[in-house]
Formats: sequence, C-alpha cells, structure tokens
Amino acid sequence: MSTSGRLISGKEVATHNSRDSCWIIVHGKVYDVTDFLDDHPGGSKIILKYAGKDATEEYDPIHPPDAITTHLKPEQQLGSVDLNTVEKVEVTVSDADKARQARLGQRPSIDEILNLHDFETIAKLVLTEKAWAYYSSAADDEITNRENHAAYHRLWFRPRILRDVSTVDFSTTILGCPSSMPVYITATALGKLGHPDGELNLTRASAKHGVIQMIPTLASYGFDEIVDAAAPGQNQFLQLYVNKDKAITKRIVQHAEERGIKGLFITVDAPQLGRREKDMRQKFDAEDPDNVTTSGQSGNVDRSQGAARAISSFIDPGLNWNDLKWFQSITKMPIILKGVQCYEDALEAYDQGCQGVVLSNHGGRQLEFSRSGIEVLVEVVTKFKELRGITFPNEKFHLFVDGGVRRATDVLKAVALGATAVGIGRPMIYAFSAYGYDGVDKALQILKDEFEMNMRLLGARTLKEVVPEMVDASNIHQHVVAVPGDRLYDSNYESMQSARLKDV
Ligand code: 173
Repeated sequence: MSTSGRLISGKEVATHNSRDSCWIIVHGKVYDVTDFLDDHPGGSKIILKYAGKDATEEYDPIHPPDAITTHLKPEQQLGSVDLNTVEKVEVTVSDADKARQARLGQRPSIDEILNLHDFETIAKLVLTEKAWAYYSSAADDEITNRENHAAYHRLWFRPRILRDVSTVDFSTTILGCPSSMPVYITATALGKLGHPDGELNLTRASAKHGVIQMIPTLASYGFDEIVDAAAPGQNQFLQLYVNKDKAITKRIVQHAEERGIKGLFITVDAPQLGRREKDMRQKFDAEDPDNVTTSGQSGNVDRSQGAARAISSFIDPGLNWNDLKWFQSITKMPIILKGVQCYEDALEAYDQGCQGVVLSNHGGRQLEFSRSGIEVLVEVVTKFKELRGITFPNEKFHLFVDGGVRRATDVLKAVALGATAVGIGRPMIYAFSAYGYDGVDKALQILKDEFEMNMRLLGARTLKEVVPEMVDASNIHQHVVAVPGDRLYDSNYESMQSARLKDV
C-alpha cells in the first residue's frame, strides 16, 4: 500500500462520493476507484451507489477477497478507515428475501433429507432470489440442463447375480490421488451467495469424506484461503478460466502448482458466457432507479448482465489449441480440458499430450442443445477404440463427465462406460446453501450409502468389476426419454416441495 496504512476518517471518505472522485471502503480499507469505474466488469453504477461509503456487504459474496487489490494500483489503495467513524449503509433487502431468511429457521431437520434432490428443494426455499437465479440458471430454454439429467434415464443396468458381495469397495484414484468414490466436487463460482462459508464448506466436507474438491477460479474465497482450509495431505484440483493477460494466468497456474494442486482443469467451453436468462432478469427491476437509463425509459434498460456475465469479461475468447504448448511449458501439473463435447476434440487433446478431458456442457449453462457428457462419453469411448485401439479407463488419458448427476447409479453408469470419475456441482452448492457444512457432509454420505447398496445390487465388488456389459447404452443417442409418464405414481408421490415448514 503506497501510503502504508494512512488512517483516514469516515468523514473524509464520504466527501469522495461522485464520478469525479470516488472512494469506497471494503473490509476497513479505503480505495480510490475513480479511474477504475469504467473498467469494473460489473459496471460503474453499482460502485457509484457506494461512492464515499462502505461497500463490503455488497462486495463480499460476488468477489474473491483479493479481487480489489489485484485490480487496483498500489497508489489507489489509500489506507485504513476507523469503521466507528463510518456511517452504516443499509443494504436493501427485499421483502421476498426477508421471507427467505425467515424460512432458514424453518427448514426440516437434515435427518429428513434422503437424496441429493432434496437439497435442491430446500435451497430453492431459502436462497435469495439472486442466488437461486445464479446457481440454478442455465442457457436459453434450459433444454440441455434438463437433458443432462434425462440422458441417464436412457441407460439401464444389466446386473450380475450370485457373486459374493459381502464387502464392496468403491474407492479409486483420480490423477494419482486416492478418492473414496469415483466422484469429485466440481468447480462452481460464487459460493458465498449461498452460505457465508461458501467454498470452505466443500473443502472441509471433502476432507472428511476423502474426495477431491476442484477449486474454481471465481470462488468467493481466495484461492489461498481454500487451500489453507484443507486438511494435511488433502488433494485439490484447480479449475482455470484463462485470463486475457497471460502474465496473470501464468502467476495463477504456477502459484497453484507451488501450493500442491494436483490437476489443472482448463475451462474450454466458455469463450463467452451463455445467456442464463433467469440470472439476467435479476438485473431488471423497473422500480429500481439503478435500472433506469439516462433517458428514463425502462425500454432502454441494459438487461444483458447477471451475476456471471458481470464478472466474466476477463476470460480470453482467443484461447486456442496453440496455447496448450505454453501451458505445458509453465506447469508440470496434469492438464485436463474441461468442456469437451465431441470425440474429435477429445482425440486432439490426447494427441497434444493432455492427461484427460471433462466431457461436459458446463451444467447446461453454455451452448444450448449441446449433448450431455454421458452421451458424449459413449461416442468418445467408441471412437478411441476404433481409431486408436485405446480402451477406458486408461491411466494415461482420463475421461471425466459432469452434468445432471444426482445418484450413485448415475455415477456407476459413467464408470461402467469408461469414466475415471464424475464431477458433481450444483447439488453440493444446494447442500451448503440449505445446511452449510452439515449439508455437504450429508450429501457425500448419501452418495456413499447409495454406492454401497448399488454395487451389491449390480454384483460388483470393486470398480474394476463395473464393466461396460453392465449397462445397456443402446438408446443413448436417441433424444427421446422412452419412459411413459406415470400418472398414478405422480399423483400420489409427495415431493419435499409440499413438505410443511416447521412453525416458528
Ligand atoms: O457457469 C458460470 O456461471 C461460470 O462459470 C462463471 C463464469 C464467469 C463468471 C462467473 C461464473
């Protein structure tokens, strides 16, 4: 800090409250953001709302803690403020969000949660509108989002009988790291929108259950805070959004390697963020003066943002195959491309020396009508055998899948078809949004219980015995779910949606 901690009074900060001179306070530090206003990925309006004031509460859930110090020059970091001299800014909370807060106290006991879907039901009730919109939204009409889950309905088991399944073991290794099950917690951004401990809930529960957490580039906690929260020996991966500024990317990658990260998952399906309209609509509130343009006509309101788009402008749309060599030159971590959607690109990744690919469509949040990861898995496995004589699982090149996974049976289908492991994203955020650490702990335990039972019922004692012959995938490329509607069942089944909330 250039003025090495000059103590500034709240009164002085308050005078810098305009576009011409705009200071803000975040976590007790004062920043001169006048020259940064037009560079702020989320726009200048939101900063100007806090000009001369304390912006911490607004800032916290949607920025990694070091975002501000990374973006501002040392001379723009002015010093500290005595918070007692600062007038409190009330963050406006809508009545709907107040009601949601109240519902937190009325959640059913966690003992009532039986499966991963249940967390989503509770999360929808207790999350703020903004958080629910950001987490749950997907591209356009959300067809791919639904297809991700539906695709698993086109795969049916061919179990084996009369095998001694007194003990079953579903542990495995992922990129050389032991894992208690063929599941990892995949990267999802902005954890603090759901719970104050955000991603740290995932770190702690992963440690307890012996699974691997993939740390997102856009976590609400800083990368180091998440690594520091890990237990000794706990393995973590890093999901990377490649910054247009290669120097920043290099620093992030090399720092991750120094901190012991075991795999670099480079996101390759997001040169531009998809339209998540549920998220984008959050920005639009005709009553909100922030949303009225200078012309005063709500018809001109910029609806093009949303939490994700607002903070994604740093991502390099120019990223291409030639950059792989550069990544290989700056790190020895295994490099995995996350977001591969056809066998041609999987083969290219293999030929260029990557250690694997994640067959993924970004949770249905990017290209609408991209196929599900599990469908692409079948294609990739078939083509690698046909064109290269390579079979899976394979220690030299790993296939991962994510999207739509809610049950251990989904994971077992992917493993049978050749996946090393499967990434689970939204269900874990819903778990901590609903119950914090306990939610993630329970979610992982549910998966383990489901694995144990389903391995027995499949007739597989280890994951090696979960083989392609155990799954009938003949229908996977048919984009029709051939399960007839079950009206009698549907009319009697009561989901948690209609569960009664406890009286306060
Ligand atoms: O899916 C996302 O929301 C995502 O990956 C993202 C990308 C940029 C900014 C925030 C989130």
